[in-house]
Amino acid sequence: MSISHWLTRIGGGNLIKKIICSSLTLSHYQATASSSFPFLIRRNEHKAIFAFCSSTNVAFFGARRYNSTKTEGQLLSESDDEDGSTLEEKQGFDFPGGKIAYTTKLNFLPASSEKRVQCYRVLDEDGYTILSNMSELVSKELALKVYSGMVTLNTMDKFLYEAQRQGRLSFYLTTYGEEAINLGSAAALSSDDIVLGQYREAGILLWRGFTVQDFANQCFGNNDGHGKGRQMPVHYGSKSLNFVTISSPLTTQLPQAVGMAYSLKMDKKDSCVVAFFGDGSASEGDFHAGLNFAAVMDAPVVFICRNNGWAISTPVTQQFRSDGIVVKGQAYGIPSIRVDGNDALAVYDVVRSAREMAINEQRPILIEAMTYRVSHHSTSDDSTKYRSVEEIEHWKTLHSPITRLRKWIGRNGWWSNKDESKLHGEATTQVKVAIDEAEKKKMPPLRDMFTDVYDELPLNLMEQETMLRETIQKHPKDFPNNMPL
Ligand SMILES: Cc1ncc(C[n+]2csc(CCOP(=O)(O)OP(=O)(O)O)c2C)c(N)n1
Ligand SMILES: [Mg+2]
Repeated sequence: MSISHWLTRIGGGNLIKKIICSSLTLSHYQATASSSFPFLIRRNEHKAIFAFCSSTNVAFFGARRYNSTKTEGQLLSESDDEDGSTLEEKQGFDFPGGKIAYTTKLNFLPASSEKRVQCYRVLDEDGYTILSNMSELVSKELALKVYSGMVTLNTMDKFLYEAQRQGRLSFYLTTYGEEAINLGSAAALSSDDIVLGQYREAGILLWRGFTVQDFANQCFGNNDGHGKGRQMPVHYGSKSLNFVTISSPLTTQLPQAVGMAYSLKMDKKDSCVVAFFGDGSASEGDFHAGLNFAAVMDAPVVFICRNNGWAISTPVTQQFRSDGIVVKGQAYGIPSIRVDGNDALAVYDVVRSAREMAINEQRPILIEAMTYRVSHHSTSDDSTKYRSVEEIEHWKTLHSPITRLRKWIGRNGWWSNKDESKLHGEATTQVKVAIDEAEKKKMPPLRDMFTDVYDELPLNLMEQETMLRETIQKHPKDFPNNMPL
């Protein structure tokens, strides 16, 4: 549609025509666009035109989107007196999206900044506080709950991993070394916040009240497991605890999280969405789509990347050339921070602030939590085939997030050796009992494999069920004998 055609259509021809004709060069105009009405507006006339167009929301929205006052501010503060450019050049040009200064220097942006983005931390390796007011921010009760959660998670991992090695479970995956990211962030969130995990975030569920028995039931795929055995072990979820069920395809959770966050925004809810993902997942297209979508839609979502150095056997050095993930957030226009993921207090502090910003400012935030995947990727992996045992031991012993927090609570006089052995004893008993119970429970009936998706079973699924039953009859030994038919 031509401009004059459009002007006639919206009935505002005279005013806007006058503005356009008052200048010969395009540089005095800021191009704006809405989905259906492209038009040109002289910058200084914005207010008049907003008032004029206010009857057309679409036009108002279009004009507002490209009126980048932020870019103007940046331009003023970043002006470089040394570059010999004229005042006119420095004032720059209103490209679509905002004003940009000109320069006569032919400079490419460097591939990375000279210094890597720093990492926020509160506790040093020996559990001494670097920030003196930390015990005011974290109460004894909270610190002990976080610590107990970390130990319980670690104990649960130990026994469920062993159960898989003994052939009692089909698969397992531990959170070794990432307990602080799990419990530190869980403690900083409200139970109304919706969490989408990748698969190494069982601690969030534990914090929210998913019992060790619930975990064991899911892993054994028994009749009490929330997924009725239809998912691999570790693919936990809980509607009542606002934890979306894990799905195996990496990074699908990110665009989904943004959509959920946008719906919270529309409903004016006082909560946010929190999406976890790994360094490897950030190489998926969904990562980029998710971050960009969140930034443009101002969705209240906190992205938490667990940068643990490995994506199965691929080290981060082969995964990306950028300074990790934190800079990618900034590239998408998202406030971003790097935190020591092995420091539970730092994680807690950062996630708490991120949550407040996401909700109060209605925008996405990105956190890159630096850590190390102490375990093999899963029970389907032997990581000593691609990394040294010394490297693993180094992280396991010197950088253990559990030991670090233990030292801090001990030094505060909040925790004794007696408390420590009591906690370990209780966690061990709880996990062992849960595993034994889960193993004894009935398996879900075969029928359940086909239910819960459609209200009425469609024809193709009926056919599949009949075929499956016929196959079981022909080859009964190939199917578990404890599955009710
Ligand atoms: C789309 C997709 N591609 C590949 C895989 C196979 N896969 C499962 S986990 C994984 C590594 C993910 O690494 P990262 O995101 O760093 O998480 P971490 O295991 O280190 O916690 C890969 C490649 C998958 N599940 N989905
Ligand atoms: Mg990883």
